[in-house]
Amino acid sequence: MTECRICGGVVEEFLDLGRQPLSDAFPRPADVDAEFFYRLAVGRCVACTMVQLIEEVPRERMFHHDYPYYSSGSSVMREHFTRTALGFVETELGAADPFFVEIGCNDGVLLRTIAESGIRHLGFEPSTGVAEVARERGVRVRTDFFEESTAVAVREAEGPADVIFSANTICHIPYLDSLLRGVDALLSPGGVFVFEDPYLGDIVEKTSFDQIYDEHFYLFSVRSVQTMAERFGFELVDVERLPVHGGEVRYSLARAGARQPTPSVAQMLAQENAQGLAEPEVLQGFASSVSRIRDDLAGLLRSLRENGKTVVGYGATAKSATVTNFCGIGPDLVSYVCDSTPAKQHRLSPGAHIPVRPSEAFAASYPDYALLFAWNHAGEIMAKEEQFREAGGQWILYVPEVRVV
Ligand code: DWN
Ligand code: SAH
Ligand code: ZN
Repeated sequence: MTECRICGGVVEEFLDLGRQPLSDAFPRPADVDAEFFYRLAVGRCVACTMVQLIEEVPRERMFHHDYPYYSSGSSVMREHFTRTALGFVETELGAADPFFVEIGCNDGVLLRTIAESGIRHLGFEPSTGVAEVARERGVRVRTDFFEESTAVAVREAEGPADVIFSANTICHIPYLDSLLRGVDALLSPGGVFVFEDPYLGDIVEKTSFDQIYDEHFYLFSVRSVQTMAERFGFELVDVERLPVHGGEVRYSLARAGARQPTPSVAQMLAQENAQGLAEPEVLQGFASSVSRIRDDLAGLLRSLRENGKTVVGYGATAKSATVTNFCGIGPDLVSYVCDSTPAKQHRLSPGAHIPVRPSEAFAASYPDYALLFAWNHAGEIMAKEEQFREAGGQWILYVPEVRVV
């Protein structure tokens, strides 16, 4: 029996995605024998409804000097975080000498704007390679995991934070008890803790099962986040849906009673109840849709191969590790994957061992079909690669269903 990492309740498994590698570990051909695998399965706590992984991968295996995801690689995400930072400067950072803390600042995609605004700030970023890039951009970084002890150390040395922000990181942290005690220690009495992560409602609605991988330990809903917040003395005071990364929610937590909740919290809770989100039947239905997508996608790729068509992947995403390893997609079905990240190029994709080539390889020899693993950046990528379609190429998408466009 698995115990909930938040409340100790029973976690009921509803989907098994099998033996999986680390999603962001791209081995050299010589290193494939040393790959780490774990069982990727996901369940829901019967007590607090939190959806979470059954097995936890030790954090040092995932987040280290060679962590290869650089947040600034997408222009849409750069704009999103610039806008977000400027929003905080206008609304929350007006007092004298404000202090802004980010958990998981990566290459400084958001904090660079805070730094340029002359605001006292600190980013927590344990992956030292991406942290160095943030520093080059004028960002102050502490290369530690955020948890109770490191948060207390910052509070003692630098005083309370007015804003603690985090994007695509809180769902990566199994030890949310320690994290929330750390937020409690560091946040000023009237401050706000804001985080945005992939939304369970979007994942179920779109069957975006590739949002499930080692780093995404939790799939949050408004209900599960509200329950968790209350458990640690906080109150969920605002929620906002975001279009980025295939659908996210931005949650704002304040100390209980410190701020008036906006109507959007009750609205989204009512919507989740109406759709039965996190009800066992709905999650079972999601699991069935995942099997259908696997069969459809593997079937399409096999028939293209039989018909002599060429297929390459676009975007060596962490998400794609789940897709390739769960659906049995190797270099026999997808010849190689193009990606703009130097740290991933000339390596192999995790587990499936599809070669990763630079983006330039794409236009150098267009395939008949491109499987868009970075489907969350479809607008940006399809615009950039317009000539592919003009040359007769077609994109394959698998969210919310397998289709060719
Ligand atoms: O939560 C997480 C999100 C924020 O980022 C992390 N756990 C890991 C990572 O997940 P991902 O790898 O699935 O994220 P993306 O943003 O979907 O990755 C896009 C990939 O595609 C990157 O490797 C960069 C590449 N890319 C490209 O080659 N050309 C991206 C764009 C926009 C492009 O034009
Ligand atoms: N905020 C960025 C990065 C997301 S990737 C964005 O939205 O694009 C997740 C990042 O969280 C990684 O850079 C990883 O090193 C970092 N991380 C993981 N656990 C962490 C923790 N406990 N404290 C701070 N950062 C953490
Ligand atoms: Zn629970």
